[in-house]
Amino acid sequence: MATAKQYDADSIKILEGLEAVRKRPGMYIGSTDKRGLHHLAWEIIDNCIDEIINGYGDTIKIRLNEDGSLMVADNGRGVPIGKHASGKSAPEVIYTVLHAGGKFEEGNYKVSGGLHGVGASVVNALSEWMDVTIYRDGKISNIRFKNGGEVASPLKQIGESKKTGTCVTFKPNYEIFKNCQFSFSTLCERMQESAFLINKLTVELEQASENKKNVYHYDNGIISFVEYINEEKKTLHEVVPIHGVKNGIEVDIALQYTDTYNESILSFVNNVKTTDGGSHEVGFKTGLTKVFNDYARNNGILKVKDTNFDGSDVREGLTAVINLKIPEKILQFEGQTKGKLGTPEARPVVEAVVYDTLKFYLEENREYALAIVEKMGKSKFAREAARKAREEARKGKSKKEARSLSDKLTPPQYRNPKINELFIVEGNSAGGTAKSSRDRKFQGVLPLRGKILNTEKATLQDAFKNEEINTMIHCIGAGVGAEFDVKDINYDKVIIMTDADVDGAHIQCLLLTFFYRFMRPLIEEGHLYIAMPPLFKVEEGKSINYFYTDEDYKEFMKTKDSSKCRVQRYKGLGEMNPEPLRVTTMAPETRNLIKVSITDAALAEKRVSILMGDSVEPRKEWINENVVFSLEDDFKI
Ligand code: 28F
Repeated sequence: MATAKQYDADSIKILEGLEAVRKRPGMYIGSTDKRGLHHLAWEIIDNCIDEIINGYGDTIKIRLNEDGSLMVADNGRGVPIGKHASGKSAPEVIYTVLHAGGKFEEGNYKVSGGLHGVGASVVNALSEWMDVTIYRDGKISNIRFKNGGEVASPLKQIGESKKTGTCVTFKPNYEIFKNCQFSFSTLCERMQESAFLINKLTVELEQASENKKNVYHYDNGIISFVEYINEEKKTLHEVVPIHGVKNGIEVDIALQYTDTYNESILSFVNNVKTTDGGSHEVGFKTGLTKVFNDYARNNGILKVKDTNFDGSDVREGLTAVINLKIPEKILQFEGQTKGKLGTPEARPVVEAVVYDTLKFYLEENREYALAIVEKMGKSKFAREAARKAREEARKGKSKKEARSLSDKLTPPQYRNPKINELFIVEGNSAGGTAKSSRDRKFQGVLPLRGKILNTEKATLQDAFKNEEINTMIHCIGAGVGAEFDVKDINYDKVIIMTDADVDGAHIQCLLLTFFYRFMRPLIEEGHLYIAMPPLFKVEEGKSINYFYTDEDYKEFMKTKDSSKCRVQRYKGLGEMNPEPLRVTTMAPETRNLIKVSITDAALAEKRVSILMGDSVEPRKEWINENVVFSLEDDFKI
């Protein structure tokens, strides 16, 4: 007779613990959307990284399987396979008891993917099944779980091997992560970052379905990281390595100036990305500004009567990666996503290390120093000129200019920045149709005549000279560049509405680049959208259907007798009548809007240069891969 399942008290407690995770996954992994799904991967991967950081093993292998399961393996010591005090095997405890297995030996640097090690048992709880194979003590041991942590097959030896390491394969419960799947590029991007940060680490990623395999290993660490970010740009000097240790805090920085106008500063603490900056970035910026102003004054480049370079001058065109190691006991993260470093001691330490190292570097590399400082001088000049231009504009010198700017705009009837929408439309004919389709109470239309300036390489001053750009700045009404203040925008939604053809896509890219470079908070705060005009209109007797993609149209026509259908392929907005344009593209209750969000601002700058490059292919791939098309109102007509 099969023995009754051994459901003693602590087994019940364990299952209840995992049940709690399934009830409120958001409490453990933040959300159950795409980000939450990837947190499952980060949790397992961070255990590998933790093992490698502690000096055991140097390789992580990741395979995305066709069935949606993920395999992660390291060549560390292998999870212990002995008996736990409870009588269960150590692996069973580690993978079924919440917060067990948090293995940070005292004094080591805490490593974790921003969730601060909730433990692999959370991953198990949210998985359809999990398979753990451990290479240790000359044996190969295996334990399997199903339905969120139930033991499917207890720990047993399945072979012998001299290798050591841990291999975890799990299939998330896709009932919890509806319509989500692992993104190979997201896994690659994060593992490439880890390889940059940990010189001895090699990561191999494989996507079974695509037969794709990537390997990342960088002996030169963050120096290679800066070279990677700058690979498409003209640089002013070799990457500068900065290293120092003070008060137990280890500072590693790599920086390089390029001929672009943007700054890309990435910072990490104990290999956790600090997306919201913090005391280390403050120290870095302060030290940098001080050392360049001192150098410029001591070498007669800034005269006594000149004002100082400001932070934006000193950081124009700068790419920098900051990697700090801070002991656990003084480590403080801030902000609800823990993406900001608190630890006050970090600011003066980073500032001093940056100042001392760069002071020496500039004195030892005069030609590079002069090239960098000369660029700062130009930035300062342009900034002061732009400010003067704006002041004049404000002083009303350009009353007629303001009138000429705004006579292109057909504004909404009432001023209401909380609900008003601005449609930026390509071409006057489409502009005309849009004006008659709009809801005049809250929708404004600004027709753009032809291409706008490519702001990939343009300075703020060039941008000001371009009338189309000037008009947009004026209509949105919140300034531009460093002065842009998203709280002052006149519209809740700025909607790019262009034809669904290559020209339209190019205009879209130019506008995306402009907003990314000179009004980035507009995107970050979720005010920038792309309208989706239909490609086809199919009339069948009384019923009218619109289709936004070739696939949907072909799918629909398979079910129809085409002789009874009148099909119209819209070549451009200008061809549409007001009513169809209103219903399909402008009326909030029936349109589809795409919200533009940049998944990773610091690296997006690199992708924008791909966007503005000559070959169209990377551009299309970039848009599909990285501009997150989240359908705002998915009402289908
Ligand atoms: C594919 C995911 O999880 N690797 C891991 C180890 C190694 C040890 C360990 C892990 C519970 C509380 C100690 C081995 N030998 N890859 C992984 N590798 N966990 S997870 O120990 C967990 C115990 O602390 C390990 C000696 N000490 C630690």
